[in-house]
Amino acid sequence: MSPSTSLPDIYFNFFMFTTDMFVFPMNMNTPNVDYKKLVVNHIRQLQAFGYNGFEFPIAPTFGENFSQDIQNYQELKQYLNDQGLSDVKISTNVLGTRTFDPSSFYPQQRQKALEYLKSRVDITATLGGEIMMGPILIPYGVFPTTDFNDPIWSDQLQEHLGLRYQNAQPIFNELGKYAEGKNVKLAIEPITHWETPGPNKLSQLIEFLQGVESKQVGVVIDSSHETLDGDGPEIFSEQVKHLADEKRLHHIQISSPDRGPLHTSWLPWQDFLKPVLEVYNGAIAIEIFNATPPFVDLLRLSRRKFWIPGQDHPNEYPSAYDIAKKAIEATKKEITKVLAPRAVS
Ligand code: XLS
Ligand code: ZN
Repeated sequence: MSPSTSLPDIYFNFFMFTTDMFVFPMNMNTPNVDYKKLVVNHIRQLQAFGYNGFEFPIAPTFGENFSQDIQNYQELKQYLNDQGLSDVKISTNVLGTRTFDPSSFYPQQRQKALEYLKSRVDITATLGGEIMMGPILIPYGVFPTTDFNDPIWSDQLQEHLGLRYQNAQPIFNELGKYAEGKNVKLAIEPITHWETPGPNKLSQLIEFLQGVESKQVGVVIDSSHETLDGDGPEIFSEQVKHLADEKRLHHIQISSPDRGPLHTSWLPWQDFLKPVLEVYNGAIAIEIFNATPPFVDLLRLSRRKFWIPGQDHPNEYPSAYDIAKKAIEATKKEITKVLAPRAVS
């Protein structure tokens, strides 16, 4: 691929507002409004800021009524279409859970996880999406323990995860083949060790993928996790190139190390963007976490909540929209720094 000179699509992740597209976060102030209407308002406002796609969190389920889940998203998609938003681009964010664990030592549980993940591929396709991303390989935030509940860390953890990656490889190969039939790419996300046991680093995921034949299974690189747990700018450039050569660089997220505002952050923009934009011209998604449940506890968010228009009482501090607007401005500015010299040369 020759490097592009035009701006990529910029997506916004709904984690700013909710982890479930059907319900208000628990600390809502206006419980009687239909959440779908607020979703539409958010999309319209964010489009006005220049966003042209959205990442929808697909809430995990504890039951097994996957066809009901798919139907709910079909209805949501229909509603968006009816509101004149049929062209809106959507990708999905999915989690591996303790219940649906593709890396389990128990074959039956792996099969259940495969069914669950297939249903999430179906949901993605239903929404018209082509990318399903997230920590889907090892259950998110579930840190392994011994039978006596002692935590497992460091070398022991890596040995343990090594076996679990092997368990998951055939499952992902099969999921990849299934996803190919639905025109969905699977982008597994390395996530910082503060949040989840693994994979934390691109190198670990690259090793895992060597045992998965289907190229439909690839990677999303999130700048936040890469900054916290990655191997530094030089190795990063090589890894990005390798993944692009393998046709496995499926998606990119821009998120600051503290998961907060992007326009005032320590993100190493150019070290991150330059190697990426050399080989990648897909969408770039902005991911900012607001102090809503469950992230407020999970990520220990000490900062103030960005109040959500249409949901929270306005206050003197920045709103979710203020932060989203500044985020796309900062991101476009930094992308332009990489692309502009190309346009003239
Ligand atoms: C974060 C991921 C997201 C969360 C868990 O960067 O995109 O999946 O970590 O919901
Ligand atoms: Zn992310």
